[in-house]
Amino acid sequence: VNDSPAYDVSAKIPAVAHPLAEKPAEIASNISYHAKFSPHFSPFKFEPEQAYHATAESVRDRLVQQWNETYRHFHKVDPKQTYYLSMEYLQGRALTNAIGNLNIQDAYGDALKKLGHELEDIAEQEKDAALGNGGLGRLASCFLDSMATLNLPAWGYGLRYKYGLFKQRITKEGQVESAEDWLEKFSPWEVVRHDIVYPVRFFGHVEVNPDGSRKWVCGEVVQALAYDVPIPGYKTKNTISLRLWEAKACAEDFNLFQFNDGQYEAAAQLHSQAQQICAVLYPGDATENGKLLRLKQQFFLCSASLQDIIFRFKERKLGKGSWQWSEFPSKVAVQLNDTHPTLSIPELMRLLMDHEGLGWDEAWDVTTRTIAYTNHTVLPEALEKWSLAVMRKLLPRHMEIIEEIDKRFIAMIRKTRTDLESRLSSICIVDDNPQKPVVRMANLCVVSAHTVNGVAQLHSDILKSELFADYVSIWPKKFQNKTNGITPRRWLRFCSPELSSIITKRLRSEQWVTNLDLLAGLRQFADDADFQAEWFAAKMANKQRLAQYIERVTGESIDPHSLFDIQVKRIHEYKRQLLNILGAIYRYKKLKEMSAEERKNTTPRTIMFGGKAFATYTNAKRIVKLVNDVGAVVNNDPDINRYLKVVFVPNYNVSVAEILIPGSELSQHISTAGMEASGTSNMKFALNGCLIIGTLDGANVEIREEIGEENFFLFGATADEVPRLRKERENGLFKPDPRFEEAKHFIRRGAFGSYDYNPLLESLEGNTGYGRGDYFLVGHDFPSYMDAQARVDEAYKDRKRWLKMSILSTAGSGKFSSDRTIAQYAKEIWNIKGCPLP
Ligand code: HBZ
Repeated sequence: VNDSPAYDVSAKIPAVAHPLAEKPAEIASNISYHAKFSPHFSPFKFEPEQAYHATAESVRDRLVQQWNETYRHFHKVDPKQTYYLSMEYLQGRALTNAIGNLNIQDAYGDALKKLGHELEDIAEQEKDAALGNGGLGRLASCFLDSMATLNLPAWGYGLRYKYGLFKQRITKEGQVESAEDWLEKFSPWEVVRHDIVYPVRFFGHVEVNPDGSRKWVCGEVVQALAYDVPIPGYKTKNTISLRLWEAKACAEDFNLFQFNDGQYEAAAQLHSQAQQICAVLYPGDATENGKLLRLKQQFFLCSASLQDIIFRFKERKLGKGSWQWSEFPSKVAVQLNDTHPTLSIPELMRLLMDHEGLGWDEAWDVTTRTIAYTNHTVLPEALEKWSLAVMRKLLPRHMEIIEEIDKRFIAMIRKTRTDLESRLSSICIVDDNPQKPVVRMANLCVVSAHTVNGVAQLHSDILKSELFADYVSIWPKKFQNKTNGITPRRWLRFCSPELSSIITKRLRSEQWVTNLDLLAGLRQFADDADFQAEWFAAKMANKQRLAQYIERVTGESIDPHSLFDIQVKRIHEYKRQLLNILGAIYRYKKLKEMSAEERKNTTPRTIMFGGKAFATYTNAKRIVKLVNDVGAVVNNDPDINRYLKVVFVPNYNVSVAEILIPGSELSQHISTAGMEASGTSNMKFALNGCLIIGTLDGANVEIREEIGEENFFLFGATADEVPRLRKERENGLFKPDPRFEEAKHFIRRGAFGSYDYNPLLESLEGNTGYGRGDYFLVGHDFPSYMDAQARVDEAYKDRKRWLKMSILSTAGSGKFSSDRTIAQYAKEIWNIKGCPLP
């Protein structure tokens, strides 16, 4: 029992404790009300955990009001609305964001002080909603923030995974995964809608009705239950929804007869099958069962969302006289976030034909005018392909529809484009290779969507000239570019209040938060000594906060005066964390060879890594282990650890990013050119005045254009050189730089322990094949990478120059606001307009 006088459990709740109260004292009463009457905790405690939940519920109540009003307004105006379908959302924490967007920081801060707590401390109690894996999921969340802020009629749909992505721990063995129970103590940010439930069907077979139409007679039915998360816009009343589906079985599915007979597992079988669907994001798919479960998840999202979209379309038509299905695309836009929700295409066709009675042509016209597709990768192994056998088993009616789409596409090509006859086997949808027939989901998307877009200019160009070149010749207008963006609210305004406030002071307005191009106004102060001093102080405060965090989670103490150099992203060979750590190893070796005097002339660095390796991706896990092993040696070397530290930050997620990015000075975006579709953390770092060392890949190209080539540390092969370099390697023409050989040799010699790193090193050697011939060109790019790093060291020695570059990075980041990206989607793909609450 906490009997602090600040929180009095027996105090009467005054009448003024209204959810929309503005005075701190009234807000404090409101928070106390939630603490006292919350069904989740006992009323006698008011420690940070209870204070967080009570505050969150109080903020949520405010949101509910404007959320309901937004829904009612959209319903009344009935504008065309966008539905964003994504298997992932990386929302991060909601409390600071909601309070910031509602512009009530000060009142809530004061209210909490009255109750004996600090807002920042209690905000840290919140667990990240980590329903995503990487850039694709975080992009979806930035997009929702911009949709709400731009007052767009738009919603997100996703799945409510119980455990989301795994939690990462680092041990001597390397990365260890465990379930991330973000819902363990309930989330105050979701509202269950017990009245919004749709059946989702699986398995079964197809029957022909007497009139020739087709009926899917299914084997298994699971209920999709809606959970809504409010998405507030920044300084607008508009609050939109992220609707997450949970899979449920009904009471009828519980076999009481079997249970009473002692067959407990059998009795609950349908319930446990339903629970599997939303248990985790990306369950292992090495087994047949795993593949089936992933496909079930995808279909579950598509079917529930489309039933809901159609329901809302009809609901809004109700009482408005007669209407036609051909109007559907003028009211609904569906955006597929990568191919994971591709089954929306045959599902919409099925619902329109088998449930609504439309003919093929009419259903096809509606479907293709509704759906658009975003591609996020050109990596062949990441392009989804589903086995025909699994598809036929789980979704027999959808497989029929897909085959019909394919048949009609092939017939169209044969009729109109005889020149493409020889290309048909690669551009058709079903790859009927007798050994392993599969459905190519990207092909299905390109054939069916009205618009296909890449996520950075270079990526969109590669899609058009390589992956989708044949389709471009068929539908030249279908392809667009939409360079990614990030929300300036979470990624500068809220995560770095220090930097934000000096920006606002110089620009004499906070307009930049919703019009990021205004940051260009900082260019004129880049050389200003006073501004540089303020900039330095703000960055230093962020570095100190980061250093404290590192010490708390890793035990490593790092020097805030050293250069903070960060690479955080999913661990993948194409992202080349291996290049970074080999560079660090080479730096360590050179430092060892120097005299104590020589070392004093070097630039001290702290190199930080973070990111999760997919549980079955062995080489990625080896890279995590290597980084940690290098850190263990370097950080404990008393001759060197003043000049170099290597730190692996465990369990990288949105909240960790919010500490790392503001404190960064150099960040690494060093993928093999042509392989990173865009990258979005590069934008977050640049926005926070962090300089980039990077290749000409993804959005790096555009960032460099915006901030100026003199403010970007460029190295490495370009995308158009990569195929030739790979060929040369295969032909034994590659001569490695001695520095590269030295770094590898140092690992082989056992400098970082006895773990067998040979498989990893061999992936950088040999001459042929994926994984054996340095497919990612680490060896080729190593010397120019090290040269670029030497330029970084020199630049950092000149503080004035560095600060100028840092200011110019922020000043040049205006283009990378997700407000710009979403405004372009709205105008050029969705054809929707803002619908602000009056
Ligand atoms: O999408 C990322 C791209 O790698 C990155 O370059 C881009 O900036 C970002 C947003 O457009 N892609 C992913 O994050 N992709 C995945 O996480 C993924 C997940 C499951 C898959 C394949 C890819 O089966």
